[in-house]
Amino acid sequence: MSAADLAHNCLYYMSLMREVEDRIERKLYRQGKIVGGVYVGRGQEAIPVGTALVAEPGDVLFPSHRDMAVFLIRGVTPGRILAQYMGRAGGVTGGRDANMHMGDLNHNIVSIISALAATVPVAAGAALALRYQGKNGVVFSYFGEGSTSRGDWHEGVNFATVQKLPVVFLCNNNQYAYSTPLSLQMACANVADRGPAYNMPAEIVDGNDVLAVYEATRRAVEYARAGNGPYLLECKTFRMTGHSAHDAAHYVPKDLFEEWGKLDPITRFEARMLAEGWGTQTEIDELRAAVHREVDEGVAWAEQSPYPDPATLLDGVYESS
Ligand SMILES: Cc1ncc(C[n+]2csc(CCOP(=O)(O)OP(=O)(O)O)c2C)c(N)n1
Ligand SMILES: [Mg+2]
Repeated sequence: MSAADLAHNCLYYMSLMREVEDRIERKLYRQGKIVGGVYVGRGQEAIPVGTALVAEPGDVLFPSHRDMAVFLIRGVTPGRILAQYMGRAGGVTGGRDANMHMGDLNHNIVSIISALAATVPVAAGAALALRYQGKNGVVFSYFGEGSTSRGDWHEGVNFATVQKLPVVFLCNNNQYAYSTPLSLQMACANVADRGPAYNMPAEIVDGNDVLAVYEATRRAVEYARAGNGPYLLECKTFRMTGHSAHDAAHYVPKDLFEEWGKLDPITRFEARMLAEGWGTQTEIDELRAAVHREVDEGVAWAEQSPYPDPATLLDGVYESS
């Protein structure tokens, strides 16, 4: 892929994620059309985009609740995601859940579950399964910095390192876990500091620079795919919203929002594209308009999708033979 094509993809998926989430949080939620909770990754889009663009089709991804672009990049349409939030039959879970608790094994995305870090040992298990099956896939395990203080995280990481499993552990360090700042929930300055305790390479990257995330992910994935074991990548960023749509984040000092707002991954990358000659202002404007249209169509598709038929309630609960 040429540098210009890669840049275009990066901008397209970051903008698409921003637009779908803005529509959910700032419009549909306020119109009462969203059934469940709303957690967005505003300001963090470079992380799911820069990582998931590296994944091969046979890789298995375990996104967390601020990683919507993982779904978009793997081919889950905005319409299905919007229908998910509206509790419709066309949603990823067919109306059984109504926020980011979704996965799609057709796209090798394992569902998010609410208990934080509970999927980390599962990700290690998926990597072990890939090894038993003789496949050379890599598992992408996503989580926030707060989740790295849970026991499940340590058990999963320990198992993966002892077994030298092909897992890339991807931390979005947005500096808050709900209202708890990093310094109140762990004694290390960085999540990457946890790597050496497990004899695991760990790297810190600017999580608001999509190409830096992309390059670091390539290094991590190459290391894991070659059979060296897991790799920890800490992407430093900032949560540019409350924890969820109902939280105004009064506990976050205002100057932090101002400071990090200047590092917005999308506006920053647009400037880089122009400076590097990867695109023109007209192309950027067209991309933005196309994203807007695509999300309009997604909302229309989701709104015409019915609520699930109660007769299907038990579908997918029990395995039928
Ligand atoms: C075991 C567990 N404890 C608490 C919660 C409630 N909860 C959901 S998200 C969240 C904050 C998580 O912080 P972090 O891991 O840093 O991820 P972020 O939301 O910042 O992306 C909390 C406390 C939960 N879902 N699971
Ligand atoms: Mg956090």
